Amino acid sequence: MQQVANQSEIDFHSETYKDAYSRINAIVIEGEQEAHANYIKLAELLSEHQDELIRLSKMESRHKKGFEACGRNLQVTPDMQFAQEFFAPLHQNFQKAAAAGQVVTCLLIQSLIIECFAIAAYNIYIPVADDFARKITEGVVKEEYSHLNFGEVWLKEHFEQSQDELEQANRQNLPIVWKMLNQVAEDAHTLAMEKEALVEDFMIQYGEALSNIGFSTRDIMRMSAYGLTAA
Ligand code: PL3
Ligand code: FE2
Ligand code: FE2
Repeated sequence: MQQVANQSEIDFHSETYKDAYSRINAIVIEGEQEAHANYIKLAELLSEHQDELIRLSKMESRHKKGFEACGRNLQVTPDMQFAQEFFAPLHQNFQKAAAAGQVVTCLLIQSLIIECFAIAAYNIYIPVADDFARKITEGVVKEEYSHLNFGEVWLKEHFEQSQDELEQANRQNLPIVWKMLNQVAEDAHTLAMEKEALVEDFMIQYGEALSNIGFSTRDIMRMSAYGLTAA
């Protein structure tokens, strides 16, 4: 999808840009921080994959450090309070599922939904980022594909016994993602990232993931747009 602005037309040092960046940057930092904690939790729940999941959790802390540097580079202070509230509903659902030992739900929330959201956002951001942030984000997004892949492979191997829980977790959590997207749309626009492009990229990533796991095209259509029109 076409984006409106091109990188040379963006004033990264304007107050308007920096104000929006203080929230978007915080969201990304908080998202990477929570992803770090979520993979540690998943390592406890899936002890046979402990080493790999701990390795993923360490990548997430490196991502967090990278995005903190992006904020510092633009002399922006991230609004972490805003970001914590932004993630709270998804975070609570992950915590509840983890406490109940619902590993399928935890994987859907972290490795599918959050990673697809991150991949979509980072891919849309790269062409309109400042040079410093672009290099960091390019490095990060490559690794996010491997996190998405972990969830896909595990869920594909356990597809039959996971299908009902996946459907239910999708119904519970996808509407939250559309709300999050609406909350961030205006600030994203200030950074030259359009909501339509984010939705489109998310749907492509998430639909591909569901397909790799074993869902039919019909299921994917129904599941990936769930709650979109109500958002
Ligand atoms: C998991 O590895 C990372 C979780 C991060 C989630 C990020 C969601 C981002 C939504 C906001 C869109 C703006 C992106 C801009 C990038 C600096
Ligand atoms: Fe990450
Ligand atoms: Fe990740």
